[in-house]
Amino acid sequence: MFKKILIANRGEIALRIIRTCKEMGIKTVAVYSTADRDSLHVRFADEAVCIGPPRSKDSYLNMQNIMAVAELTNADAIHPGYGFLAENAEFSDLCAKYKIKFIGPPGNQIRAMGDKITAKETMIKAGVPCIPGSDGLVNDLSDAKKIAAQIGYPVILKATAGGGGKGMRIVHDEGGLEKAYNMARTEAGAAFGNDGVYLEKFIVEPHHIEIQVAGDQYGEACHLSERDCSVQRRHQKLVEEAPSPFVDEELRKKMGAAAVKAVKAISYESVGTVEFLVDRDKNFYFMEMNTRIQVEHTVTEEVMDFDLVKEQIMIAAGTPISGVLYFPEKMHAIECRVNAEDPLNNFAPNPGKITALHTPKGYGVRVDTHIYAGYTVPPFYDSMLAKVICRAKSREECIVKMKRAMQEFIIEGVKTTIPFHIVLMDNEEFRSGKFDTGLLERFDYVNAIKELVGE
Ligand code: MV4
Repeated sequence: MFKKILIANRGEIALRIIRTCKEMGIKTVAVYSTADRDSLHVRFADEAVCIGPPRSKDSYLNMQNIMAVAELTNADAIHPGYGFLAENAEFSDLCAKYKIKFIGPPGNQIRAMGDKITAKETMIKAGVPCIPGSDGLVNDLSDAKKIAAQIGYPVILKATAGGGGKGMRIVHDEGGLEKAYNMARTEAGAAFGNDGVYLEKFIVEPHHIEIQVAGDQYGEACHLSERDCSVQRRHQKLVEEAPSPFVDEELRKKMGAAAVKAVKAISYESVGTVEFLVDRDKNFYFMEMNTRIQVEHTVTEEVMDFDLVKEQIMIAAGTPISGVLYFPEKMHAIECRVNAEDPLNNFAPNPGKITALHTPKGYGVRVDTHIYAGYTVPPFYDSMLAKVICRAKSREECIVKMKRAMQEFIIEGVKTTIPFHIVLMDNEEFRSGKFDTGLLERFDYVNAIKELVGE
């Protein structure tokens, strides 16, 4: 097992990793930017080293500095968390070169899923269902017209270097294709330095359902059931839950088996997530694979009663996965992301000093957070302050508990998404469990929040 792990991240995930390391008897090294001097990950790690100025590219994305700290402190592994360098194939390879274990997959496995056309081709070969569309890149406009006519409108153009919604264009008819095609290429070129786009049938109001997976260094793989992430706004997830109210036992089995096929197809060795779109008829299609531990891994931990970060570290150290291919979940869990954002102003970021804090507590309530009273939320990084995860025997009880927890959560000094979560827990469509990714376009949460706060 590793003796010392460098954590190349900040915020709640850095704390999450430090906690598991402590329980495993592994020493920890924190790295931090000058903006994070007063952060808890700096305090709780055994050692902490400043790696640069506030901007991410000068600190948390500075591979050379981070490698130098790892060498200097004699760390034998690096945990990248999520975001920053977590899905950077070059960094994973750099770690291998310096004989420091990257706690995640090797570079080639990150690359296999990083380019979306390559990923899709690999999945089709492996027998994982994919959305009908172009066979690889769209060559030019006439190519796009031909393929769109074949599969039928509406269609969607996506950047092969993209993911997470960036550089996508929905096209409803042939008249709209030329403009969308040119915009998608320009946007992709500017954002990713790669203007390659591909085309797919557009699935109307899909469910976003993802399967937690794990693969070990010996080719064994398993899935740990699903998370429903359909409550999203502009591709930002706000709420995740498990099990999905939309997934029945038959679909769960089929999606789990497909996710395991995906993992085995690339000999994936770490924990990861296979994302699927599911249409209203319960047809499911591979969308992308995330080769990292995700923000919402906690929901799976709560329903499965299983430390996923520990499993990830053990896999990296060469331990075979437990060999259990399916753990039936007994509990229901919901996670709400509390961000320093104003839901009454298009979720605009609202950094600043937290003047007072009370976090929710009690039976079935978990709060993963790095904030404290007196902490200043810096403007340089993402705005997530805390994850509240509630667990109960049924979805109904879980929603009641989450509403109670959110009402108990006091954060003063910055505007947060807490009021949004309170009104969501009362929303009929959410409560019914019959919702898809279009929920927040239909829910007038602005008025509901105004009513709640008495405006
Ligand atoms: C789609 C789609 C419909 N049809 N692809 C959004 C994020 C990126 N990973 C892919 N996304 C979508 N791809 C086809 N062929 C709809 C979305 C989509 C979406 C997906 C999951 C969750 C929320 C979403 C919101 C809008 C669009």
